[in-house]
Order: sequence, then C-alpha cells, then structure tokens
Amino acid sequence: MTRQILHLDLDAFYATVEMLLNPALRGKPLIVAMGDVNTRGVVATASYEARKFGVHSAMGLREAKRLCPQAIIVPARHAIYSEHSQRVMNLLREMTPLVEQVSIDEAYLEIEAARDGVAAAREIQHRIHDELKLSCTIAVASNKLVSKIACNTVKPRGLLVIPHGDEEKFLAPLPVGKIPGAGNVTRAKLKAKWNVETIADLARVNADELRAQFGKHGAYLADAARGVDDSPIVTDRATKSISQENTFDRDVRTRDVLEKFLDEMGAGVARELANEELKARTIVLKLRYEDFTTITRQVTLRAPTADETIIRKHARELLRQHWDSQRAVRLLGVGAHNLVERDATWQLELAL
Ligand code: TTP
Ligand code: MG
Repeated sequence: MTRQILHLDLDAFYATVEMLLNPALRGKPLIVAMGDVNTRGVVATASYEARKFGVHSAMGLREAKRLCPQAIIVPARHAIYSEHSQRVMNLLREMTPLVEQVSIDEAYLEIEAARDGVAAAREIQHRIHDELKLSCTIAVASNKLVSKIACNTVKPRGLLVIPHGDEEKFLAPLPVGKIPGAGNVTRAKLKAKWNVETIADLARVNADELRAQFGKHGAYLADAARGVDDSPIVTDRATKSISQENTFDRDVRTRDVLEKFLDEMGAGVARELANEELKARTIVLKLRYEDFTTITRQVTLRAPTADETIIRKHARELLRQHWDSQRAVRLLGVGAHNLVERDATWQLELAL
C-alpha cells in the first residue's frame, strides 16, 4: 500500500510572525536575533528579503549586518512563536489525527489512502494562509524521508509532489548532505572512500560496504539513497498515556482490597480511553511499597484495547506476578500506554 506523507515547514517562521504582528515590516529585510540585538547576538532567522544578501540562521549578527546593513533587527519572542506554532498544529490535527510535530514549525502528516493527499496539502496551505496569515511549504511523498528532503527544495510557498516510484530519481542529483543524518563526518568519509558527492553517487556504493563502514547508520544511508524509508508517523498521542492511581490512607496488605481498587481504576482508564477514542497496546501496573520503593511492570498486548474487562484482567495478572505480598502497598496505579487511534486500523497495519 502506498502511503501519502506530507512534510510541512513554515516559511521564515519567526520573521513571518513578526511581520504579521507589525505589518510595517512586510517585504523588508528582517532579522530576528537571539541573545542580543547588538553585535554579540546571532540570527535566529531572516526574512527571504534578507536572505538574498546571504544572511541565514545561526550567523553572527556582526556578519549579518555587514552583508545587509539595511536589515531591520528585532529580538526573538519565543512565547509568541510557540503560540502561533500551536495554532498551526491544531489546524493540522483538524485535517488528520496522524500529525507528528518535529520542531516548532515543522510536522509530518499522513493522509489515508482513500483521500487525495495533494488536495489535502493545497487545503492546508490555503487555510494556513487565510486563517493564520502564515505561509508554508509542503511536499507530498510516499515516506517521511523523501517528503522532508523534497520540502526543502521548494521553499518558500512551495508545493511539490514526488509520485511513488520516482523517489530515487528525484533524490539522485541532490548533494548527499541533503540526507538527514549525513553530517560533516559522514560526508567526509563518503567522499574519501567512494568519491561520493550526490545521492546518486551514494546509491552506487554497495550497501554491504556501507554497513561495514558505518554499521546501522550505513544501512540507513543505503536505504535513504534509494528513497526507502518505512518509519511511521509518531503522533503525540503515541507518547501520551492515560493512568489512574490511588494512594491509600493506610498501607494495604490484602490482595482482595488491591484487586478491588485495580478493577475500579481499570474501569476508569477504559472510560477515559473510550472518551478520547483511543486504544492501548500496553497496560502498566504501578506499585509503591510502604518504604516508598516503587515499581512499574507492564504487558504489551497483541491487539490494542479499550476494553474494561481486558484491562482489568491484565492489571490483576501483573499484580499476581509482581507484587511481593510480604510487603504492604502504599500506592497502586493502572496505566494505558502506547496509545493508538481507535479507528485507525490502517495505521495499525503500518506500525505492526
Ligand atoms: P527553520 O524552519 O529552519 O527556518 P525558517 O522557518 O525561519 O525558514 P524556512 O523554513 O523558510 O527556511 O526554523 C524555524 C524557526 O526556528 C526559525 O524561524 C527560527 C528558529 N531557528 C533558530 O532559532 N535558530 C536556527 O539556527 C534555526 C535553523 C531556526
Ligand atoms: Mg521553517
């Protein structure tokens, strides 16, 4: 099954927000400075008007001013950018629950096979422009790696589609440094040993030799050179968890009492999962003994669940296996981790 992965990156993000808040800055060379607006600071980002002069992120302000003396310099206001970032991410989550935010202005989305991924990308660009007054670049491809690399080649306000089957052809002429993770050291070795400059050059190197030279990273590079990547979208929900716990008024030594509480908390966790339309792959038991030592033990299920009976059963089983019944319990908890969307069966197939 071909996936539709979108990589979205906002254009000149901090600078665009500053222009949004102060329209007099629009169309001007603008530098958002970090640390200090005087010479000791660095460029957080620059508007595209300032980039024409060679100004770029992480450059010292002294040099930036030399390159573009007419640039307007404003100090970075992080709280404001993160508010705007959140609005963007919320808009994206209205399009699909499968959103992976990777930085303040960057996210991957997966559009399910039944929908048109390119139309979704267009709609997102329009909405971000009309509703949030920001601009972004989006690439659509069959995997995260290719969509990320593609996005960077069409900034700003770009939309690029790499059809499935064209991945390797698209990557071939690009410098090998465009592959995320192909940093200076890797590139220097690739150049010295195999005279690699472009991604096509890398694709010509034997995959076993790459593995011998770089280990796991070599295997990644061999795949990347061919545009192969099957890493899943990792949503915030996947890292989130739902749990309930209870500290007892008096430490508990009786299994019956512990089981009764477990059942109740298990039901509560099941209810919360249902409310949020989630299922859990992992059930966690938390135990704190009277001396405050705490253990967590977990079981991973073959199929994700939100079923109260199943959650209780596993919680009881964990208690049976791991509770040292010689010791009184001060706190007991049940958690649901490794959460997935209840209805996203197509996502489960990918992750398995
Ligand atoms: P980027 O997406 O790398 O840059 P950008 O959005 O300004 O420009 P574009 O994507 O169009 O090339 O980073 C997002 C924000 O993160 C950027 O606006 C400012 C901040 N940032 C820094 O503070 N320091 C840095 O070195 C970089 C690269 C970014
Ligand atoms: Mg950006």
